[in-house]
Amino acid sequence: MSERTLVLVKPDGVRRGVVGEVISRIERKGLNIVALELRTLSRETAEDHYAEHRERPFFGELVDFITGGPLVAMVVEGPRAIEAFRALAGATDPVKAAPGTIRGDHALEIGENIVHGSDSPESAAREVKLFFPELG
Ligand code: IDP
Repeated sequence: MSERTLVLVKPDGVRRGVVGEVISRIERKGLNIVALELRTLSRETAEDHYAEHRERPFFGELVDFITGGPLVAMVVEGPRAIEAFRALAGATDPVKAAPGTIRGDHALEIGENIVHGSDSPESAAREVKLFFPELG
């Protein structure tokens, strides 16, 4: 049973030049990239994407950051793709993320943690639709 997840290489990852490495890790794992686009998010899309964090104190900062430069959005597919990509990404706090994971190897601050991956089938469906409505 295959599933889909939305992966973002956030603006810090694009600036730091790790897009190729993130793609390479996804491919090495055996997951398939079925859509990919470089784009700069509008505040509206960013606020929709992070709607669950609207009441958090860091929400404004998060929206400023995610709209602050181009990002790479991808739909990644494979068996248990949601869990598989989150394992590649590592813990949200990059200091706690295990070395060998994307965040563990490339980041130090929670607000600039390089990648996003959907955290459940429900959020994956919502996020894929938000970024790639044509995929249905
Ligand atoms: P996740 O990206 O690992 O799923 P979430 O808890 O859903 O983590 O948080 C979404 C994003 O919000 C994180 O990736 C991180 O960039 C940002 N974030 C989470 N907690 C904080 C915080 O305490 N300060 C600043 N940014 C945060």
